[in-house]
Amino acid sequence: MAAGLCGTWDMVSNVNFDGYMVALGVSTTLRKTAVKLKQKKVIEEKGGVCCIKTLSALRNYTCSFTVGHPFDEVTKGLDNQRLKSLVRWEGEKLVCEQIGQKQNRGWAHWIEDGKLQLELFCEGQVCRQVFRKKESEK
Ligand code: VL7
Repeated sequence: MAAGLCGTWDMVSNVNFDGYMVALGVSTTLRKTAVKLKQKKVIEEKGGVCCIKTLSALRNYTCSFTVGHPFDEVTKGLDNQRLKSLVRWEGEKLVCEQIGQKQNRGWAHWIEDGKLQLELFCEGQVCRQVFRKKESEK
């Protein structure tokens, strides 16, 4: 299903992560540390369940879902919100809608230039991240 996105990916760029965190209501203190982190994505799929792990030196965050099935998401250790989330394919993009206290919140993943692309959005702020596949998996 998400086969093309599967693998271990290292962050190469992270534009407006701070703006996205401000929109989420993350404290200045935490943002100062978080903005410097080199994040890693580990994306796996087993039996129709997709698992995305976001790893960093400070915190890790794991999200598991089935495409097309609404689920309850708790952004524990991030902005600590309870969300009603839904991931769907929109053409070649894997798009997540996250319904909660913030408007227009979600993310989209796709492959471009052989790299994993991620857009994180919240209340008009858009963070754009790019990840390169781990050398040993190429
Ligand atoms: C996005 C965003 C920032 C608090 C710590 C920073 C630690 C590493 O939504 C995400 O990924 C999706 C798409 O791949 C799948 O779940 C995670 C990273 C964090 C929120 C809030 C800053 C505190 C960053 C976990």
